[in-house]
Amino acid sequence: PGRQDGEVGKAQQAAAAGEKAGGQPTIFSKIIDRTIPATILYEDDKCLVFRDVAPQAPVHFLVIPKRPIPRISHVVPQDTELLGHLMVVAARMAQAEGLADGYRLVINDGKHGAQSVYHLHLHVLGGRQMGWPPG
Ligand code: D5M
Repeated sequence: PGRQDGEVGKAQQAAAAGEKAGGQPTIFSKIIDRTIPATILYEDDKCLVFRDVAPQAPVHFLVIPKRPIPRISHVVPQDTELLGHLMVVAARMAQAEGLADGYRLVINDGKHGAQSVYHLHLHVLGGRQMGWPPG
């Protein structure tokens, strides 16, 4: 039930700081276990898809593994199948969301990538013309 934006921001910062300190659960773990609410679009045994709380495009959702991999730069060869699954789900969900004219998939990594939540996530953005290069 209803957190205020400021509280979400603080929790997100705490989660990111926690990960840097040694792998504490992030706010996305709380979405997976339903401790905090989200608009969930799809779920299976390996992943969860939900709308981004601060959408940067008319359609903006996130695809996350249920296993809390902190960031793309931490993946190992054993993650290959899971990462492929996330991309296949992203493409299927983009189609289900009506993004027939295309869309953008984004993974932010670390400080220079402007990652804020240290639980790996694919952004799917669409419903408008994207620019290049990104900011
Ligand atoms: O992006 C992290 C993204 O996660 C950012 O676009 C906001 C989104 N976010 C943060 N908290 C929530 C909740 N509670 N629900 C839904 N979406 C959320 P990054 O790539 O790490 O910068």
